[in-house]
Amino acid sequence: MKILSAEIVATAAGASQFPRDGLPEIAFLGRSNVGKSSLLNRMVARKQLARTSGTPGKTRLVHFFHVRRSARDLLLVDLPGYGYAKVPKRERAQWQKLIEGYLEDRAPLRAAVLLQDIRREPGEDETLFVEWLHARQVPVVLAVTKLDKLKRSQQGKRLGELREALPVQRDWIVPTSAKSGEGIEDLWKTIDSLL
Ligand SMILES: Nc1nc2c(ncn2[C@@H]2O[C@H](COP(=O)(O)OP(=O)(O)OP(=O)(O)O)[C@@H](O)[C@H]2O)c(=O)[nH]1
Ligand SMILES: [Mg+2]
Repeated sequence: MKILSAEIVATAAGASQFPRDGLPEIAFLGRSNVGKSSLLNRMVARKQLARTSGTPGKTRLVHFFHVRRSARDLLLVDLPGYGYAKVPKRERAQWQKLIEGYLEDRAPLRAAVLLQDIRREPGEDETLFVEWLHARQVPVVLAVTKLDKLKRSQQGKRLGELREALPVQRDWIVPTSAKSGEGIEDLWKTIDSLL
């Protein structure tokens, strides 16, 4: 499978701004700073298509990227990160509404990719999101991020713990690194199996 091009087609603050072209969508979801935008960029081999930053809470709107490929075209959707404490409460509630509003009622959505930093324990947020998505019949892929931050020997242990902790189908748990590119092919394969 080859990526031919990737471009942003919509930036949305609410449902009225979501695209209507009917292409299948894969949404990227996870706490702030977990690496959603970085992973997305790596998947389409573009450095700064989705804006990344060391400052958590950078992605505040829903960004839709149209990816043209040798396989079927699709939209990758970069959702705002949740759980960043320094964002004012009112704004956080607004994001929550935006994220859930998208996930709850989006016909073209084929799967959600939930991201989890390999160095962190999954929190209540992650467990709740998985359960919430399953209740709505949305398949959940778990992309474990920042693999390069741990030594090989530690990676296996942490992956085992994450498998135990989160109710995600085993072969839909994909270890990745946006930095090294590890796991990107596997993630595409998993996504393609759900389109
Ligand atoms: N070492 C390493 N750093 C990473 C990786 N992925 C992301 N980062 C870094 O983590 C930070 C956050 O990355 P982003 O991609 O902006 O995270 P995000 O989830 O989009 O964050 P928000 O938009 O704030 O929700 C940046 O400093 C990235 O360079 C990775 O695989 N390895
Ligand atoms: Mg981001």
